[in-house]
Amino acid sequence: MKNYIRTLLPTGKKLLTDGTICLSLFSSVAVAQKAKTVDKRPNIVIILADDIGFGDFGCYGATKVKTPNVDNLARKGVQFSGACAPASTCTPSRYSLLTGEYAWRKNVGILQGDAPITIKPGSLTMPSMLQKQGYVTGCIGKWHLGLGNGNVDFNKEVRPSPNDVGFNYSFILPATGDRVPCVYLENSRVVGLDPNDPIKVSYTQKVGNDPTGKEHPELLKMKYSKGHDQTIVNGISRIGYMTGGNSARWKDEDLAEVITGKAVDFIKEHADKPFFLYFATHDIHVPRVPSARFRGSSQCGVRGDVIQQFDWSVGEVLNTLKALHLDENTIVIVTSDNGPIIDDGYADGAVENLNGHRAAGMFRGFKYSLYEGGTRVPFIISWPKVIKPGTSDVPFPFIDLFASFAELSQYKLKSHEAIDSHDALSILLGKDHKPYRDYVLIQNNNGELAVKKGDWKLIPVESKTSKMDQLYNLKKDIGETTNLADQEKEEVEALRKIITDIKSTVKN
Ligand code: NG6
Ligand code: CA
Repeated sequence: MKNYIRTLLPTGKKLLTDGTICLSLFSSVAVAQKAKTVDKRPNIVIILADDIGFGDFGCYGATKVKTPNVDNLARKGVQFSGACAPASTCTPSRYSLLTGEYAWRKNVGILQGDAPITIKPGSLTMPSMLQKQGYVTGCIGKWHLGLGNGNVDFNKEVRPSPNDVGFNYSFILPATGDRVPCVYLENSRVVGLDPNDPIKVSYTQKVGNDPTGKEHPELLKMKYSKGHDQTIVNGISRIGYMTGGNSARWKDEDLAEVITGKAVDFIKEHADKPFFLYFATHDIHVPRVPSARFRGSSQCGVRGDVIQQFDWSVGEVLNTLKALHLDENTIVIVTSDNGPIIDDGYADGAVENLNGHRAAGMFRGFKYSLYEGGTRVPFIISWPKVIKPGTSDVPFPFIDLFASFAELSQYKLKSHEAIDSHDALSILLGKDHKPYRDYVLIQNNNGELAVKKGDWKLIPVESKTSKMDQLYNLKKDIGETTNLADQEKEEVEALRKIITDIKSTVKN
């Protein structure tokens, strides 16, 4: 892997070996603050893509799509080859990122657009911790962690919302682009709602008279391939039924521009304070509907076009930081919530136009899978003032960002807070290159687990997606082609015990 990544990087990029100054710099900043001097805490921006795979950026080997902004960030920061999402679908992955807790502990899986909130208001989250440490926090883009307490009424203030779990500001898509309601919420209220045209949402039965994709396929500008045959919004049929809220409905073509604009505004408005921005793009989730500017822009169809649109969003954020002279002291992370998928329910030509593009790189499997392709994601971190350019092949599950930011901002986590997150700050800063975890756990949407330890990975038979134990030596066989479970029985049992032990810690 290391060699693979190295050969992809521009020559001259060196591994960072000593980041000692970075940590002491932060401590001296804290002292300086007490002396009421200028606040030098770094801003933190996480740009979380949706469904972008390990092989989807130029700096990770893609040639059919151009991602100059992401590639440039990688040149200036640390590019990881061993990073993974905690889960191979969105909701559990994001739940783990923001809470520092494995989502399978709470049976958190993909949610519908009217599902209640999964994060308990009042519990410590990454943003609420950073708030305590003096950060202004913003959540922009895809939420998909539930809203309200059940029977949510989108015509009223929708609480609890991101604003109740640590964010000072939020501008969100409630769930996914392919789920109703297709409206934005800003600080817990639907944007542009006409009270005379109230919104109604259901995932069980049709509401109102809006046509569905199933009944009226002739009205569709994009056909569905699986599911996605319910209410038609903007010529695209979705998961779930909605009626009303016509003035508030988004246009898929404008989505990237709208939310990127909000991210830029948030940075501008808070330029004088330390801020934390969680910018969760809709790109490149389905439905993939790029703006006119990006339609047809890549060499691998619409999926490539929206990757290039994502890259533009990254560029807008970076340009804004630069224009405000915030670029040196802002940590920017670019990563993805889970692995890639080519056909995710719409017949958008992504499969036909792939043109040899390998979305999951050399990994086996895709989104939803416990194979590496399901969770192995690109991960780039930059902080020009402190981090020297480099690469890292340390296994790094991004559930560990929580404890790492706690360390960075000098918040002492209590034993019940962010219980599954480990401090990896020195890895993130490129200071250390030794594995810091005993093992790494990943899950699929059903809460089934696989475990990686040293060179080995076990997908146990207990996970229903596997009919047998599957043991791979990731060092020798990164593509998970040769199952060694029969030859290495002791290894299998040792890894199985890790899963059994951690599962036994679940409190009901
Ligand atoms: C699935 C949807 C898929 C996508 C996914 C959530 C069907 C057939 N598939 O149920 O299109 O919306 O949920 O994706 O409906 S995620 O990235 O948010 O986890
Ligand atoms: Ca996703």
